[in-house]
Amino acid sequence: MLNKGRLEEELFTFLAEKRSRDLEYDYILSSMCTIPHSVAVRAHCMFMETNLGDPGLFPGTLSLEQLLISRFATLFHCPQAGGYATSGGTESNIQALRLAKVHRSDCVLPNIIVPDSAHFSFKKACDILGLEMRRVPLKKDFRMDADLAAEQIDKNTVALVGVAGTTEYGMVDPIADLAKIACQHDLFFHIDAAFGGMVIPFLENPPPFDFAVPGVTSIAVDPHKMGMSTIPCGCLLTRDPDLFSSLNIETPYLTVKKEFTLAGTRPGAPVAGALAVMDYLGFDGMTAVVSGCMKNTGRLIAGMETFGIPRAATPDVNVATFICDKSRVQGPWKVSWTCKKHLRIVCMPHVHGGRIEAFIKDIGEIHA
Ligand code: 0PR
Repeated sequence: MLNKGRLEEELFTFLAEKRSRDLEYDYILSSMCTIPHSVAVRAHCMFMETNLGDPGLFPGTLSLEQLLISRFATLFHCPQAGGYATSGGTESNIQALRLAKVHRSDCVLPNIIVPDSAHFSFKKACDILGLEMRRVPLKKDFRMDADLAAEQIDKNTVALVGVAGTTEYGMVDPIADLAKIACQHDLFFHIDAAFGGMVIPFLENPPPFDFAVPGVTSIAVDPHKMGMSTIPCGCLLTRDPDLFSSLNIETPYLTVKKEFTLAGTRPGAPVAGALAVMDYLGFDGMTAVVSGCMKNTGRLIAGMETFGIPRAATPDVNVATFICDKSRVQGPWKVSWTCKKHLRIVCMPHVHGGRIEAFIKDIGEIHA
């Protein structure tokens, strides 16, 4: 710590210099986050000092959190579902598996079944919770193989996980088939829709992924990804709102006597931001955003294919992947590469049509 404080202007010059070293979103094609919507920023600023960790002090903010959850519950076809706002997909996935584990306290060596495409947050969750992670191979179309998933289940399996919008290839697992398997074995079935939860409901032909499918127990969805809220904002929902009570611990000196969340102090600002975007855009506005992102994804795939750079997958959501040599991507573009060495581009809302055309043009020039 500095002995003496710093002059404010000098301090902010220092901060501005640091900030200027961050990349601008213009050339970022690898991120699942985006520039927050202006109404999210405005709402975030209004709620800056609110703490959902002591909700009795902030009943207004708490009611916004409840409203956000009820908006998602309705969007996901189960208006009575319960839930809370997390810091993002990682926390939601940890808490979902924690719920699954406490319901099977009889298990000495509990395991979970995840697709090979599962996000690395499941590895963290398994480390923390002492769960064995059984990975199921994908089919050629990059979706989880439901038959192989069924083969891995045994009496110590506490949860089955499906992904709706995979991180690397943007695929939706066969949720309806997996749900049947989960029902047969009376398993907790968690859907990681951290990315896809704010995309799939707005597609022209949405594949089944939510509580409309009998057997789906919980869903993770992140407003700070396609929901264009400020960071950090995730949500975890359960079909049965009472499920969370199994995680309650006593909090003697707070305004509430119990809490089931993982974090203690929790920001209200991004929650207000998330709800603001949802209510500002409504279903029609969100449909327009998603339809733009999907159109750009299609345009990118078509453009790359004219240069003989084929798609690696035909995605369900706005993630495009290509069989492409690393040397073909040059310049300021920030792209990512999957474990299988495919070029990966996420067509987030900031990656608008002009950006896609500029990228295709650059690739074309390198190709020529
Ligand atoms: N589940 C899925 C399907 C995800 O794609 C992610 C993150 C998570 C869970 C975890 O979410 P949190 O990171 O919110 O805890 N997916 C991106 C990834 O890891 C996150 C990301 C965002 C990465 C922006 C880079 C970046 O610039 O690739």
